[in-house]
Amino acid sequence: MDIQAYLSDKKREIDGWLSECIPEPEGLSRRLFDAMRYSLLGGGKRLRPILLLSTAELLSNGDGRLIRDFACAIECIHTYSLIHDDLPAMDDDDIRRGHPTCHKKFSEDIAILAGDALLTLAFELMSRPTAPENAAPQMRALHEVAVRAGCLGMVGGQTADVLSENCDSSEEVVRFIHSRKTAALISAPIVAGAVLAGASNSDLETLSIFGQRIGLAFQIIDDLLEIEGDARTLGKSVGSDTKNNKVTYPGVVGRGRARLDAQKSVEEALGYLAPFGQRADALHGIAKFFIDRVN
Ligand code: GRG
Repeated sequence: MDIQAYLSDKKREIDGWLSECIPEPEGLSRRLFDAMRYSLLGGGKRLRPILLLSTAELLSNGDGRLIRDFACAIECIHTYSLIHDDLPAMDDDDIRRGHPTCHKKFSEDIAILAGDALLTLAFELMSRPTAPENAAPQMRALHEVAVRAGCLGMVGGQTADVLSENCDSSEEVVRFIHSRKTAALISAPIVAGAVLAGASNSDLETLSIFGQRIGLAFQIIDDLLEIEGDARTLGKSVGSDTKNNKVTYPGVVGRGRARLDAQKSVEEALGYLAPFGQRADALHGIAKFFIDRVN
C-alpha cells in the first residue's frame, strides 16, 4: 500500500468535512468563529481522524454519518489541545502548523475561548441525534473518547508534564506523561472507530493496545524531532522542550535508546494487528509512518 497517497487522500476528505463542521459566525462573537476556523483548518496531518476511518474500514462496518462526526470531533479536541498548549501559560510558542499560533494571531483571551469552543463542539458533534439502533455504540464511543481526552488521559498527562518541568525525571515518569498526554488521544479514535464499527470486546482490547503502543512511539519521535528536526519542516518552533525544561523521553534515556524504544513499541503494536491480516494494511502503514515521519 502507498501509505503517503492513502494519507493524503484521507486528509483531503477530512479537510472537506472539517470546513463544514464549524457553525456559521454569529454577530458579536464572529471573532471566536474566525479563531476556531483559523486553527482547525490551517494545516495539520489529520492523523487522528484518519486512524478512526482506517479502524472502521478494517471492520467494514458503522454508520457513515457517525463516523464522520466522530472523526471531526477528534480533530477538534486535538486542535483545542494545541491552541492551549501554545499559550503563554503553557509552552508559550509562536508558530504552529506553519502559521502564527492562535493567541499570536488573535489574542490570548480569544485563543482560550476558541480552544474551549472546539472542545465543546466536539461533544456537540459526537452527541448529534442518530437512529435508535446506533445510539448504544454512539454513547459507548463518546464515553471512550471523553475518558481519553480528560483527567485520566490527555489533560491528566499535560498536568503531569507541566508539574514535571525543571525536575529530575525517570523513565516511569516520562512513560506516565507520554501515555496520557499523547497516546490516549491517539488510541481514542482507534477505539471509537472500532466501537462504531461494532467490534467484539476482544478486537476492541487488541486495537486499544495497538493505539497505546503507536501513541507512545509517536510522542518519542516527537521528542526526537524537537531536538533533531527542522522548524520549517515541522511547522513549529523547535527547542521548546529545552526552553521549558520539559521531561522528554530522549532526555531520560538518551537519543539512541529513545529511537530503539519507539521502534520496539511500533513492532509490538504491529503484532496486535496480526489477527486482522491484510485488512489492517492501512493501520500497519500508519504505524510505520509514525516512526519514519519528519514532521
Ligand atoms: C486542557 C488546558 C488544557 C490544555 C491541553 C493536552 C494539551 C493541553 C496539550 C497537548 C498538546 C501536545 C503538544 C501534545 C503532544 C502531542 C503532539 C505531538 C501533538 C502534535 O500532533 P501532530 O503532529 O500535529 O499530529 P498536527 O499539526 O499534524 O495535527
